[in-house]
Amino acid sequence: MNKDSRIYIAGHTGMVGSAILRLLKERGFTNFITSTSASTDLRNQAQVNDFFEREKPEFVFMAAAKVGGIFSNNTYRGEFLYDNLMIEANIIEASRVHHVKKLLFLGSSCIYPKMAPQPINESDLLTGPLEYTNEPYAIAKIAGIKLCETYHDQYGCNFISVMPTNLYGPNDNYDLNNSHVLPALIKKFHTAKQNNLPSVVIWGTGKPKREFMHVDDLANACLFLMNNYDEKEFVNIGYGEDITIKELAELVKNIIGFEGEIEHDLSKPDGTPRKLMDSSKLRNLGWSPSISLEHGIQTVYEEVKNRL
Ligand code: GFB
Repeated sequence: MNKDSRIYIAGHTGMVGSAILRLLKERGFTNFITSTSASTDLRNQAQVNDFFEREKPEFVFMAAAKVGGIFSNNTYRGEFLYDNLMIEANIIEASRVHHVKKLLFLGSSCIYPKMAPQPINESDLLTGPLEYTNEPYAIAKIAGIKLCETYHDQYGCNFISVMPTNLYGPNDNYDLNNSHVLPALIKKFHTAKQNNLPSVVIWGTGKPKREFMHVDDLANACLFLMNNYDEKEFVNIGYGEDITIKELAELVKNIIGFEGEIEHDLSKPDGTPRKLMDSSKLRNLGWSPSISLEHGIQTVYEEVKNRL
């Protein structure tokens, strides 16, 4: 990519897309193409084709998706499958038709089998059944990976895919029904501290383990791969360590300075027991993360605490 290349960031208002846009601006890129759902419905093929015809992007970061935490994934199962399939298929096909030079597609660590061996290697894809609560989202993301792979094979398109671990950072979603665990915990402990509540309720047993990465590290990895990787095989982007949800709750509790108890709502699902990714392929290509979980949560909390 040159500094004046025409770069389309699909989903630029979301947590991932906004982090990529921020990074590219910092690095001196100038020629951005963005769209909002009000102007272009990415689920609509005709609208996406018109958009590509008009804007003629050279490079595409595919960060647009319907996303959410475990409860949202499990509640809006049809929407998670349909919206994500349509968005991916429309953008990837339009990128082929309009000769995009390179496209980077973002998947998710939930594509892997529920009981995959840990840490999970890229070769573990499609070796076992998926976790039920996020099967629709995972199926859509697997379809996106396969579109990139098959377009590489059949048309020679330079479309690559990356699989990020669980992410957090600026522009996250703090709606407790739809959010992921980390913003939910920040909001819950902050609210409990402000209101002198005796306890905070977390979902499930607290035993599942998750790996968390700051979205600025993810954006950095995406730019690295956009510049240095042209293979059809997708690449895991992980932090390299995971912690239990209970440990995460203790960490957030300490950072926020809440002194009450932690209780469990066992009517809520645990989801996948563990999904630590094997990111050795990315490390061997020469990239590694730099933002520790504790520091990352501290900076996010400082930024949002007056708006929660
Ligand atoms: O982040 P999360 O919603 O998604 O939940 P997943 C992770 C774990 O935290 C689960 C527990 O075991 C939750 O039960 N948890 C505890 C909470 N308290 C809370 C809470 O207040 N809110 C939430 N949301 N969780 C999603 C997938 O899975 O991760 C997506 O559904 C995607 O498809 C995404 O892959 C990255 O890590 O379980």
